[in-house]
Amino acid sequence: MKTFKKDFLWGGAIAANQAEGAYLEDGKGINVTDVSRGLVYEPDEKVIDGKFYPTHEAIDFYHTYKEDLKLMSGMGFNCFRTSISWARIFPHGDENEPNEAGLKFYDDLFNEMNELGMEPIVTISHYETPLHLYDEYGGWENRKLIEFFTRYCKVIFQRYKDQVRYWMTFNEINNVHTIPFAAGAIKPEKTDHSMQCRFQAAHNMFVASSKANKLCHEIIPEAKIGCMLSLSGIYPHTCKPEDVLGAYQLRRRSLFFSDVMMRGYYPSYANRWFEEHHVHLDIQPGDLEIIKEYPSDYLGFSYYRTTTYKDGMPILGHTGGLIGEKNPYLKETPWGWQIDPIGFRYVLNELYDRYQKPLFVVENGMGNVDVLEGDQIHDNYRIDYLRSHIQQMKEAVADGVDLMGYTYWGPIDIVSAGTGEMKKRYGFIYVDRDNDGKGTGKRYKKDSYEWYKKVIESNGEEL
Ligand code: BGP
Repeated sequence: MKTFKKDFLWGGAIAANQAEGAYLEDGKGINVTDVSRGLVYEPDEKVIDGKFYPTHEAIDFYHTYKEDLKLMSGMGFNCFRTSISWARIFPHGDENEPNEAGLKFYDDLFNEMNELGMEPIVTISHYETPLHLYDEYGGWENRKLIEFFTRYCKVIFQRYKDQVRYWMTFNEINNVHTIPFAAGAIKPEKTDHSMQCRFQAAHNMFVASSKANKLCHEIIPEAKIGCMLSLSGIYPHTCKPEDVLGAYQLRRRSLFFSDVMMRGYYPSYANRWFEEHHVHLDIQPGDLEIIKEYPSDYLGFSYYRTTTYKDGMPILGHTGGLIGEKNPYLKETPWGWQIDPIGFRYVLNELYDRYQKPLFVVENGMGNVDVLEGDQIHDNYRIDYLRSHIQQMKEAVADGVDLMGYTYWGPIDIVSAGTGEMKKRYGFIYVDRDNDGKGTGKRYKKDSYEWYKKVIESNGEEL
């Protein structure tokens, strides 16, 4: 049967650092995204000198969330994904006591969601490591962060146990390899050569995630807590065996993270990487046991595009976005992201076959240069992208994939992570705000707003 289950979770996803703004309000501390543009570290002197910084104000969701959530519920969302900004709860990350004003904000936010019939889907850290943990401890390479993260998790699980049933630990944890500063709070000067720091940071995050899984099930027995990876697809550029093998190995660089977190142990193929890259992990007694005993309940992931691997491209060690040669059979977005709905079906099958545990598409969407014409935005390109991807998602469900839900990335225009700009817009809702923070901040429904509303009303039938 090509239909989504009746309790399928339909909604949208944002991240605190890309939407809330109010980056110093109510006692919030600075996190690594507050001093990075496009997820790349920009030292304080460059950022704090009054230079406008999109994420410092973003779309002011911190103050407009009631209006914005009302617009989301107008499309029939039964869930909504966002992150808790860690530095609102522990401004420096290593305090013993949390910041009550930060806790209160998310109390109000989750209450508003629940009152509107939207399940909160909460990312515990969406690239939002408190900067102090980077400055003072060197980020996730230091296992002290396991203790600080666990303390943070315990506080939010206890505080929101009656409001939140769906959690995930680290956004796109596999990006510790490609954007190590944002994803692992790893010092830029350390990532040019060393794989040691990336795999050590990954190990500490695996242990932290497993401890969070344990705590979550103890404090909120009915909750589901997942891991989350960036898993757009990778193809061989040609049938040349070196391209095929390379694509397989590059895919493994990402699947390594879900292998550990979903299966509960280090895969044997990692041993060769560790030998070849002189990686000697600091694994403490109990680490491997907790990883094994408390794996993730589901695999959340982002899918946007596919790219291709061509013989000679690096597998490990390169920093930067998903590399790859253009696929001559695919069109692309204005940012060169190749549009591949069949690839979406392929990846859904690939991941379900690998783990045989529930999947959750927590990011999928199209960034584009939307134009406000009067009070209208005609974004048929976005409707076409979504229609084709939801069609293929339905095919994957018919293939037997156990899919929990779909939260479209960026249901309202927010600051793009990779570009640090407003210009790359994803929303069904347009926000009149430009890269320099100018504009009325007014919200406008795009053509895709009513279209997605019908999709949800028909549980994915009316496309
Ligand atoms: C993912 C991030 C999101 C979001 C998305 C779109 O990697 O988890 O934060 O930003 O990418 O990317 P961008 O905003 O760069 O278009």
